[in-house]
Amino acid sequence: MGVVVVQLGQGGNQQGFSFFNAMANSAPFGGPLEIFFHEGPSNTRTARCVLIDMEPKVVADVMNAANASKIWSYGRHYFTRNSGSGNNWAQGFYSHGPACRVSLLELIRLEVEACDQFCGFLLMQSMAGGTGAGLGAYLLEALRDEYPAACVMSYCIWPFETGEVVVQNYNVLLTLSHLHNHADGIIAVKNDALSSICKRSLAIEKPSFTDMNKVGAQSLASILLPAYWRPVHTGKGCSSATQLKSGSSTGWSGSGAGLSVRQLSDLVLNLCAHPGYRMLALHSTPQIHAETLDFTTLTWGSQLKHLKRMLTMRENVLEKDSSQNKESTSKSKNTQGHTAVGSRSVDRSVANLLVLRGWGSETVNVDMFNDLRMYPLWSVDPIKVAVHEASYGNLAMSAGLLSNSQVAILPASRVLSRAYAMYSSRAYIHHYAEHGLEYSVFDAAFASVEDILARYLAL
Ligand SMILES: Nc1nc2c(ncn2[C@@H]2O[C@H](COP(=O)(O)OP(=O)(O)OP(=O)(O)O)[C@@H](O)[C@H]2O)c(=O)[nH]1
Ligand SMILES: [Mg+2]
Repeated sequence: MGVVVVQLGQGGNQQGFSFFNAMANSAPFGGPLEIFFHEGPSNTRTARCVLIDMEPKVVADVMNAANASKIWSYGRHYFTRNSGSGNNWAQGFYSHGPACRVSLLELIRLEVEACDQFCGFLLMQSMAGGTGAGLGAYLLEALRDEYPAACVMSYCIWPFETGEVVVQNYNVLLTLSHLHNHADGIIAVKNDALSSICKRSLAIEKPSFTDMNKVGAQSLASILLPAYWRPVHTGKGCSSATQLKSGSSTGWSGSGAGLSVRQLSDLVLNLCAHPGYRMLALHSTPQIHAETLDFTTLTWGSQLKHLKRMLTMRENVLEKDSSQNKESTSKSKNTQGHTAVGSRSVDRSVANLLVLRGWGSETVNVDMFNDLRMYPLWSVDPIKVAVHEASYGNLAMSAGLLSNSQVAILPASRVLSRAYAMYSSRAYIHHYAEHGLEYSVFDAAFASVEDILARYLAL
């Protein structure tokens, strides 16, 4: 079995490196890691990965760093050119994409054919640059053509809101609309959130990308390391729990043996079954400084409470944001709509996967997730639970939560209104037009992101 990871651009390659590093270092889950690594002689591991960037440095750096780890390395399937895409989505999509298509698909084919059983693609990319975002969106469509039955997930990095690049909202808008149309699931991870975890929980004053990528990698590994479906025990106190529970049928996808949640298609089936809802948010706990770990008592109760808060807390952010967000443009309807959602008592999600690792994970009570207010009425199995008795790293107990929820509404609405503000004066559009991007593509992207927002708002 194998998932082929495609690392694109600086952010995608650096985050991908941290991910493989986290996976390779995740003893005692070491045995069944063949899904992400080719197992070589004397326990050597080679990542099932194609590395792509339009400049050579980052790819060379991560390949060297992997070799230096001595426990895993990248293989020979990488592709670089000598100039990047200059944060221009259109250059990545319209210029580099067609020019590199044949070579990229060939490298990917070699990786796919090296899998005994091919389980899909995991793309790693940032949303705000030119290569990961633009070329990544192009490649996603090419993969859809070439591998129509394959599952494609994207792990994508949402840029800092403060704006590192003036055109980042255009790039995010275009990326989001393409990913939502062509990927099976989009795990969007916000740089602001990663940075805040590093500062607040890990006491890193000025987090580097390396620090942030470690947090992202640990969260992703908390979901993708082996785990086994567990029935959800519903709480007696919740009268409507029976309607919500995954229970004995779908929640337990193995007759006693407990099939492993290892295929990306499992994630898609359980979290993104409805094509109108593809946005996934990733949380994991505990995020804790190694030195304080010895003095901290971890309990399942506190960790689950924390995750539930992460899942439902958007209203607070919204209230704060709605007072600060004065940028409403002609599309201010969206922002107002979100504020209205914020006034509801809890945020909502279509589906969630909770992965628990460590002592007691098989029996821990997850009743607190059986709360009707957290899900739309039509959601059939809104919470699935998977477990593994082995602890993750030095954490006696840990949990990851991947949820298809309204979390994306607020950042996406800000991107939309900021992009509209620039687009209404046609700012910087000529950079995109130079590479063949027409106004109609922008218009379609605005319409598509508005649709996504409207659907999530209606939950
Ligand atoms: N979390 C995280 N974000 C990153 C990293 N590197 C870049 N970014 C973010 O990615 C965005 C810029 O995209 P890049 O990935 O650098 O761009 P690229 O895909 O290489 O495209 P070009 O450089 O334009 O060819 C910004 O939002 C950065 O904050 C990283 O290692 N980790
Ligand atoms: Mg770059």
